[in-house]
Amino acid sequence: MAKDKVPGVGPYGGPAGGWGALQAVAKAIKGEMAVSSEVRALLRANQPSGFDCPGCAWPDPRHTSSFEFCENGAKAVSWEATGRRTTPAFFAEHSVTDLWNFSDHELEAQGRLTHPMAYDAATDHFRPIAWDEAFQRIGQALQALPDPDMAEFYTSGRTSNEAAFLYQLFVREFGTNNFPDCSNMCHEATSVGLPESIGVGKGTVTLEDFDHCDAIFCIGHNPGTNHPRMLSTLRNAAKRGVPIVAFNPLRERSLERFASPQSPLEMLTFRSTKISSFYYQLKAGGDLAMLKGIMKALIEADAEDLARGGPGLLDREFIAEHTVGLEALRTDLAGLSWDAIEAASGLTRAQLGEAASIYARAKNTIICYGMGITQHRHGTQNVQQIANLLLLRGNIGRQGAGICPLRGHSNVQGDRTVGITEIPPASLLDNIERVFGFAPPRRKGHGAVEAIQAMCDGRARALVCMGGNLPLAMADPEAAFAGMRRLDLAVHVATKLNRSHLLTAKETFILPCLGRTEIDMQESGMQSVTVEDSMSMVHASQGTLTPASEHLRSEPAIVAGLALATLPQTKVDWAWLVADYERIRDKIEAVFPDFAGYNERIQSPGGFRLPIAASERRWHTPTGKATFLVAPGLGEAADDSCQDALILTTIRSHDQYNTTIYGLNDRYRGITGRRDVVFVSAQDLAARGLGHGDLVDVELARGNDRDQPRILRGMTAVAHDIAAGTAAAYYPEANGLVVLANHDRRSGTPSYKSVPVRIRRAG
Ligand SMILES: Nc1nc2c(c(=O)[nH]1)N[C@H]1C(S)=C(S)[C@@H](COP(=O)(O)OP(=O)(O)OC[C@H]3O[C@@H](n4cnc5c(=O)[nH]c(N)nc54)[C@H](O)[C@@H]3O)O[C@H]1N2
Ligand SMILES: Nc1nc2c(c(=O)[nH]1)N[C@H]1C(S)=C(S)[C@@H](COP(=O)(O)OP(=O)(O)OC[C@H]3O[C@@H](n4cnc5c(=O)[nH]c(N)nc54)[C@H](O)[C@@H]3O)O[C@H]1N2
Ligand SMILES: [Mo]
Repeated sequence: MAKDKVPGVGPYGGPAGGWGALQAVAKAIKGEMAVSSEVRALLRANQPSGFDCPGCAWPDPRHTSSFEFCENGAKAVSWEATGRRTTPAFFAEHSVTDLWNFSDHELEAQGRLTHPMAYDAATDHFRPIAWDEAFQRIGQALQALPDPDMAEFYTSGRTSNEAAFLYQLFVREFGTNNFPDCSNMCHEATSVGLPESIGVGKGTVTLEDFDHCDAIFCIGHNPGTNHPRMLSTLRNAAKRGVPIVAFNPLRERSLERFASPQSPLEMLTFRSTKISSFYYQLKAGGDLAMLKGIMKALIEADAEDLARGGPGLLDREFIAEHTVGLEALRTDLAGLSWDAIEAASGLTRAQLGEAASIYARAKNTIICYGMGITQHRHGTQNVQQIANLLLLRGNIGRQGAGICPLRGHSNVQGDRTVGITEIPPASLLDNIERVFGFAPPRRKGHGAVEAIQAMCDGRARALVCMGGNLPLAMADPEAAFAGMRRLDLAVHVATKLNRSHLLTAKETFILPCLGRTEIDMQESGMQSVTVEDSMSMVHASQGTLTPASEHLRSEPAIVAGLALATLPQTKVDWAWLVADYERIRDKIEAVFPDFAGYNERIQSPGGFRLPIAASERRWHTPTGKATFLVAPGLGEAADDSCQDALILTTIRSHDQYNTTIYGLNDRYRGITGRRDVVFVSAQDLAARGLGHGDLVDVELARGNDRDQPRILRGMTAVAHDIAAGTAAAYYPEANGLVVLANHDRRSGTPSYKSVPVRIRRAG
């Protein structure tokens, strides 16, 4: 079982960050960035005068100036600021059939798109088209639809507030609320779950709260890869002696040890800071059971403390004044056996009791969570149980305490805030009507799963994508591919070529846009856009690089072009708005009162925080109080336990950004030059007569909507430090195993992180 016998698989001994990160950045910059002014631009990322890092949504620790070193931020920037170009000559050389055989990495690696392109079915090539002609043809195709609800308007989360606001305005004036977006595959469980619990679908903490907390729980997120700037925050907390408690089926290096590239001492002495004090390797899908186990242990210990004459472990004053529903939660927890909790969570009663006691001892606790919580059939319930746990000790709406969902794309939260939602609140629609003088549709629209279903069964005839790679990111890509090929119209606003663009409809257009790193010049001069981070801070971002091509347009300008061509009777002065983005922000402010003083307030370094009522203990829930919510059962791990099946979770490598594959390494997990691996515990391999390095097939154990077997063939099994009963493979390669029907009924989030599979020798 010598690990070094398998090509590209070996142990990684170092900490997260450290010299490895510095080398990786140097390589990214050398390989992708051509000119030195561009490198300088990189160093201005997250400065008030520069652009917001397109990497992740973690706030800038200093809110002011210095560039916070971050390997994966540097990769994101250099990938966008590459010197390579995907030109009309390239499209002339390669037919779409030919391009389909490129790998996903190769498609994007061609570089930035330079010209608007239209698909020509006769030759099977994309050919350049003038902007105006593209807009006219798209406008005609949209107008030709018998019903505006037959079009789907997707948004990926890099889009700025200004572009997203104009986009939703265009789409609503056109007449639909069909807004599938990347949030539907990401933090929708948060957007749906938290409003019922605490009255707001966002996190309640600020960065400063991390300086005042006494414990941090990290559930189902991988900061070293996906939120690298968070490592500095965790490191500072660890240095203060704050226990950091991780719940993750994989032992992720960055949650164990981190060497800060900004600390000369740690770099020179090869020292690192231990991050987690406690690491619980629960089963994938075991979170509901884990959270209930901790609450059950806490409530039992509370009763014992009271019996001994102590004050108890719950915040009784807070519960009485601010909450409802505790009795029902108590009944639910009392009805669960420890045996069932242990089996479903993969953790022992002693471990859960230990976690409960860390929680009980801390005055202030912050719970951070990511996709390990949301991407499950019980994602919404998982989120609500986290809220329950926090409410038991009054850990919401107090300094140093709160809930911290780690958002994905750098402006996914902002896009939602400014109206990208298939379930628009009446206040939004009323305000649009008041400010713009047209009556927006009131019907609920489609989220991502519904949009794919509508494309597959012919109810949707057109798809417009503001960025992203929807069919690749989705569960069941083959179904999405077939659905997209049946469309009348496909439009992609994008920076780089990806597979979704090759799923051609009757008419297909690729519209190349400016990236966030680039100078955006409009009639009134150079423009800034704004974005909202994970902690509801809104700040300005201004590109500094020369655009990749003179033919690029900004996303707001493209939306305006589409709107003018599609809506001859429009009530909106699109050209006037796009001439000066301050005007767009004034309109955002008119529709969303929380943005009062928008243009002025983004002038201050770090921007401003949108009001989060729950942070001030005001509860905009149906009950008017923070609400304990009961979720029956113990979740996926309990439901999915078909005999000899493992629960497969799909994860990101260190060298990818969602469907963008930068490279084939996953340094911290010891993988080099490949992605065709499935991580399994040595014990689960042995139980199947398999060993480290064996070639295996991974088959969906319980497809519930199809007869065709679903098998990922020719994977290499890697014995890994992962919870028993759990397997892990990379997204998006494993998406074929995720059935579209297997999603959270409440939020529509696909169950990417609990797929029951059987693993056997490749045959
Ligand atoms: N460099 C880089 N940065 C990114 C991204 C990227 O792809 N690359 N993507 C961005 C986006 S859109 C998002 S949403 C975020 C994603 O950020 P994360 O939420 O960190 O993303 P994942 O890699 O999907 O997985 C999270 C972690 O959950 C663990 N896990 C898997 N299943 C379970 C489970 O059932 N329970 C628990 N408790 N843990 C589990 C995995 O082992 C992994 O460590 O990152 C954003 N930032
Ligand atoms: N199995 C599995 N599937 C998953 C997940 C998982 O964990 N497991 N995670 C899910 C999650 S959390 C998410 S958020 C989705 C991601 O889904 P998406 O957001 O749809 O996918 P991305 O890969 O981020 O999109 C990449 C493309 O965006 C375009 N792009 C990049 N920058 C810009 C820009 O500034 N403007 C425009 N217009 N386009 C730009 C480029 O053309 C690039 O090819 O995937 C989901 N799918
Ligand atoms: Mo995401």
